[in-house]
Amino acid sequence: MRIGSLCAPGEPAKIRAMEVDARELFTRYPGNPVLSAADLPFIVNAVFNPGAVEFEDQTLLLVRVEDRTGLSDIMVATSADGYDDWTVHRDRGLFRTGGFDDFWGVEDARITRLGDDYYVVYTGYSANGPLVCLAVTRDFVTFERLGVVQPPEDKDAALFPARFGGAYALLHRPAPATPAVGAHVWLSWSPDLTHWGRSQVLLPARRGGWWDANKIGLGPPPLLTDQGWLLCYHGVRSTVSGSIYRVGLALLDRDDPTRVLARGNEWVFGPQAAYERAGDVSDVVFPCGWILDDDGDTVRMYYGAADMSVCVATASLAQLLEHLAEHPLSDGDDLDLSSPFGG
Ligand code: BMA
Repeated sequence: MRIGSLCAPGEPAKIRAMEVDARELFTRYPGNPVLSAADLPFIVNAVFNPGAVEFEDQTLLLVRVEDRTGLSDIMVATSADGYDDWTVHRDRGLFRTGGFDDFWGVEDARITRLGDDYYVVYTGYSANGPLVCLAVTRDFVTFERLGVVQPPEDKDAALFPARFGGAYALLHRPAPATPAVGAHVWLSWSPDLTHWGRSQVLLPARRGGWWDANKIGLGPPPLLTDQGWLLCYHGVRSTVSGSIYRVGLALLDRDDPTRVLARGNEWVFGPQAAYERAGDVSDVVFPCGWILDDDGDTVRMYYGAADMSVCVATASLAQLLEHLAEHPLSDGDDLDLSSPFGG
């Protein structure tokens, strides 16, 4: 249900024009989908699941482009305002090599800036299952591939845009061979981006009837706020007619990201628009990037819709944090993996 527009005077016209659903904190851009297969000057099946960053005064996405073999590459797409007039650069990105780590393609890039380097963490669809790969670039023209950083089955990974005591921190989502234990968001550490360890479950999937029961995964890289690291993750609800991918929020301590400070109980964004409800994989919203605007409050979330198209929705950072303030987790109140109630 759409209930009209709720906008403060002075908000940019594009945002003001958006329709607002009072039950969700994110507002869809009315020009959605901003990129779909028909917009590309070559034939593909779908373009979706975008990583996002501001680069050289443009919004730059790394979009997953699935061709009509069913396999995917990752390509650069740019727009001056982040909403319209996208150019897809067919010759820039990360392309499958046919090597062991990307035998069946490359998918779902997340971009993290550390100094002048932009690290791209993406899924390599290897012949032994999905795994986590890392590449680095300074110009989004030349990419240096740093190899596999987590073995299969693992995906939905991103680096923190900061180091902690010199260590790099990676969020990722291994899928255990024992599905009954659940697929959670894990945190692993590295001194050099090559050797990874001190792995732990950071954010467990809940259990039972929750929207984020059994399987969750990181969305965009963590966003630093004055209250800590804001996390956006997807929860997968299995139903008799398929899965529903929705989005929720959590907050981590700024200095010690192993401490979960808050986690929302409700999803804050889910499939509602026709382009999210129907597609190759129906009922999917799948964000891989977000950008905080210069106003310090507007968050532009870039997401894939139904494994078909690229969309954008905006939120107020203050409202996202306000929402999380209603869902604090104190130390020791962490979600108990052994509990049938799942927290
Ligand atoms: C996940 C990932 C995403 C995809 C989603 C829905 O497991 O593979 O690339 O968008 O499923 O199909």
